[in-house]
Amino acid sequence: MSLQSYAIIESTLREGEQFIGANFSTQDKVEIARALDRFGVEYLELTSPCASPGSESDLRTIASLGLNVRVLTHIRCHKGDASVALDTGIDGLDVVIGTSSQLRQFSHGKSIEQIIDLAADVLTWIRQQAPDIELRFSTEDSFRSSFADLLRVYLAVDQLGVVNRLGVADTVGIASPDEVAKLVGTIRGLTQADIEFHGHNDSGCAIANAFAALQAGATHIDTSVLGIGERNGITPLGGLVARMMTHDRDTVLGKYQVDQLYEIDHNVAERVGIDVPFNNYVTGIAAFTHKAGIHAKAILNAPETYEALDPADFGLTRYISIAHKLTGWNAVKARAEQLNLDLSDAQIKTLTQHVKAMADERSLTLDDVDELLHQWAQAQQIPSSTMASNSKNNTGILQQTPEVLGIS
Ligand code: HCA
Ligand code: CU
Repeated sequence: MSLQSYAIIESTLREGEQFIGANFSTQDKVEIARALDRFGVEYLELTSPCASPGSESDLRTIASLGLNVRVLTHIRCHKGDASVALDTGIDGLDVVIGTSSQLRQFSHGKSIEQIIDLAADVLTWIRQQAPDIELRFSTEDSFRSSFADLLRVYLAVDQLGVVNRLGVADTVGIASPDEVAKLVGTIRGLTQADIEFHGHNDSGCAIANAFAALQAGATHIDTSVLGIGERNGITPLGGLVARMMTHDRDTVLGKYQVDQLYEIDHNVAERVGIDVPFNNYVTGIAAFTHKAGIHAKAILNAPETYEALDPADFGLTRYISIAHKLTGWNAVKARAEQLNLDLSDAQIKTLTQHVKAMADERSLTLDDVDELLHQWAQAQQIPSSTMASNSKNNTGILQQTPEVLGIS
C-alpha cells in the first residue's frame, strides 16, 4: 500500500518544550518554526497560550509570521483555554482530555459520561466561536483506556459534527503496532473524521507505531525534531522521514526538503544542549558509515547493497572506515586510488594483512593507513603526482576524514 496523503504535525514547539533540556526563547521558536516551514511540514503545534505569558505572546508571534505551515496550539478541554487560544490568530486547536482510569482517577477526576458531556460542550462552543478553525479532539493515554470507553467517546464526539480530526495518543509509549492498527482502523471504520496519531517512545515503538497508524488509515502524525518530548519523547521527525523514504521515496521527496534534516537536527540539538545521538536516523554520525571489509567491498561496487537510504538524498556522504582489523583489501585499494598511489592488487593485499596485524596491537587512524600506503608506494618509486585524478573521488566514498566524523 502506498501512503501519500499524510500530514506531519510537528510538535517540537509543544511536546518538544516538555523535553528536560528545552527552554526555547522567542528567537529559538521563530527560527525553529521557519526551518520546519522550509522543510515543508504541514503543521506546527505550539504550547498552550495558558502555560505562561511568554507562551501566549510567542504563539501570537509565530501565528503572525505568515508561514505556509498551519499553526496549531494544544489545550485542555476547557472553554477558558480555548477562548485565550482563539484570540491568538492560530489556524487550529488541538484539544485533549485523558480517558484512562489512571488519568480519570489521579488527574481530572471525571467519569466517561462527564468527559463526553464536557467535550460536547467545549467543542460545540469552539465551533460556534470559530467556524473556520481546524479542530481536533484527542484522548490522552488512549492505549490504557478501555476500548469500549474510547469508542463511546470518539463516536459521541464525531456525531457532534464539529471536529475535523480525532486524535489517538500513546501517552506512555506502551502500544505495539498491531494495537495501534486495531484502534486506528476501528475509528477509521466508524467515523468520518481524519485521524491523528501521537506516540511516545518509552518502549521503542514510536516510529513503527506511527507507520502502523498510517497503514490503518491515520491521516496525521505527530513528530518532534530528534523525538524530543516528555521523558524520552515521541516519534522523531527524521525517523518518520526515514521510515517513509524506505516505503515510498518519491512521495517523501515531493513533500519535504529532506536535505535540510541534518541542519534541523543539529540546530535543535544545540538549542536543547544535547548531541545528535550517534545512531540517529539519517543524521547520526554512524548512519552512513561502513566498516567490515565485506560491507566495504559491496558498498564500493553498489552502495544500495548495504544502504536502504541514499545519503545523497539528504545532501550527505557515506564514509568507509578502513583503519581496523575488520578491513578488507578492496576498501584499502579504493583509498590508495583516492590518494593517487599506484600499488598492485598483490601489494594492497599484503599491506591489508599488515594493517590487520597492526590493528590487533593498537587502535589505528586513517592517517596510519595513509602513511603505510605512501611508504609502500614510495618504496617502489612510482611518482604518484603524475597520475590522473581518480573517478572514486566522485563517489562520495572515503572523502570525509575520521576527524570530521569524530571516529576512526
Ligand atoms: C500531554 C499529553 C500528550 C497529548 C497528546 C495529544 C500525550 O503532554 O499533554 O494531544 O494527542 O502524549 O498524551 O502529549
Ligand atoms: Cu505526548
